[in-house]
Amino acid sequence: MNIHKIATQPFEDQKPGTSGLRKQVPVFQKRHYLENFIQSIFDSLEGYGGATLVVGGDGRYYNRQAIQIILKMAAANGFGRVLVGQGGILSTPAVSAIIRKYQAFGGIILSASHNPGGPEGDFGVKYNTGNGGPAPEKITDAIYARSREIEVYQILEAADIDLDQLGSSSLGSMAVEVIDSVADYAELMQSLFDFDAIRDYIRSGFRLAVDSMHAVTGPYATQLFETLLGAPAGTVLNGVPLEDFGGGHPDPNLVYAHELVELLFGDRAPDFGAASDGDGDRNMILGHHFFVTPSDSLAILAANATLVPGYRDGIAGVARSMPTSAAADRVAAKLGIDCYETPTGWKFFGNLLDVGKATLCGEESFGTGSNHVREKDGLWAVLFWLNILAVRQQSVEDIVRDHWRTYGRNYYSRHDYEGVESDRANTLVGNLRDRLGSLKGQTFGAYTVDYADDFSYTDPVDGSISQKQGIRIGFTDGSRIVFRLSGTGTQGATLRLYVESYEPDPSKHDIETQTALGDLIQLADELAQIKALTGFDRPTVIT
Ligand code: VG1
Ligand code: CO
Repeated sequence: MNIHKIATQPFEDQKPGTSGLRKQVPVFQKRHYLENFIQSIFDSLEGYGGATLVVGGDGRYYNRQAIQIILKMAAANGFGRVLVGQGGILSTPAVSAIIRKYQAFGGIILSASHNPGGPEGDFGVKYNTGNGGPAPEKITDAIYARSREIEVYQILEAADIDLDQLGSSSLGSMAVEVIDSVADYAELMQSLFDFDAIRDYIRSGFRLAVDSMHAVTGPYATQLFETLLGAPAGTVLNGVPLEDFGGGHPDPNLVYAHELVELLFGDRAPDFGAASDGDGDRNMILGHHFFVTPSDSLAILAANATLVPGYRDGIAGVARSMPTSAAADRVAAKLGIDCYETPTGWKFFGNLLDVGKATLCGEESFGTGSNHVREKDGLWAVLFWLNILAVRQQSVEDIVRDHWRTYGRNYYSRHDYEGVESDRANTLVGNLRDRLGSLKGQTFGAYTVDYADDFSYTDPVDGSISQKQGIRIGFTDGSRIVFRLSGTGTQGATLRLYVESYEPDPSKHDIETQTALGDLIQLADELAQIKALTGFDRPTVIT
């Protein structure tokens, strides 16, 4: 075997964020940049000699080149086998499912998720462990530490693998299997949901549209909804993955998935609409002229879980990220199960899922998932909704309104300020931190501060502590303001403001969200001086 040991020098900026390492494509194309990070991953792991690695990505620009490099490095470093998706395509939840099914050592996912792609867009690398989930902080910290000292990486000199041809080949003594990107995932979905009931419902005239936004879910959605569930051709929109996502921003929210939004809010709108993000782990759920917030979606799936075969025996617990609304907490309380509050990022759910403390998990950022994998899973959430709709035979809107009548409504919104100068963002957060100690008990208009802190999480399974996970200001009426800085952006800083209030009275469930939250939004600006310190007079994205 022709293994080269290549001398290299560390890069200082390879610290993984909320979900892997994300940088602009030209950064990843720098000489040795990707190789350094991959070798740093391998150097941080133990006992993978002869083991299986899963590799795939969301099809964005540089996916194929990166995969060829990773395959040759995996061979040089002693992996026994790599499973790689055909054409280099594997969604994030599919990687998680495949790691688990084949008991692989781990997996590498190439994606910058919802960040735009293309030569000027973003690229990313994420490592998942043997449970199928994102590496915990202990491992990402070790990878970062290694990346700052690395002096050499190993790579096999060999011809490229044909990623489009299914089947086995070898690189040195390592086997490479190009596998169907969809099959294992589709099989898992069929084991969880009542496909017959959903198929019958679609046949009876229920109309749906699924927007894959020219990102990874295209082939998955086409197989699931059109082939297996019999929805008409054309149900899946933008179903061909493109290297630049067709120039779009593959983030399934009301702003970026506007094509689907216009369809669902237009004349002759379908009954149901859904969109997913670049790597297939996020979802947006729409009804006929109706938007379901991700926080409500989690609560509604939890409340209706026993209608779905995979969850018929009930759920053990729910978990949500700290900024996600407390709608799920109310369902958990009624069901008499635990509800966990974790920092932002799916890696914090892994332990809770592994030991069976949580069955369903969710984040306000359009992420929902369960113990079937260890990632959030966009199409899983869509199927879960379809299964509930097929059983209840009510509209999306009726189901949500019914939920609010039972549990009350958690008005919720997130305001993003993207591309803020980092110094200004850090000043804003620093100023808030300095004030935290004195806020409790203070009154602002109708609101009295109940607590104010910088969220710290102690993992109930392994005792690990994660600090400074977002500033929370809670009021005595149950409403909340949260501030945190994004850990997935690649330019400047992104400030996220999360605002929530609770309304038990059904006669007040029809207020427009920004209006319902207007006073709190204004208070957030007063407390944090957002406009003055960022220089922005309004958010860049409101969800
Ligand atoms: C964002 C979301 C977070 C999500 C993360 C990864 O992180 O807020 O909830 O887990 O993206 O999702 P941040 O640090 O930018 O707020 V994905 O679909 O981009 O992998
Ligand atoms: Co994603």
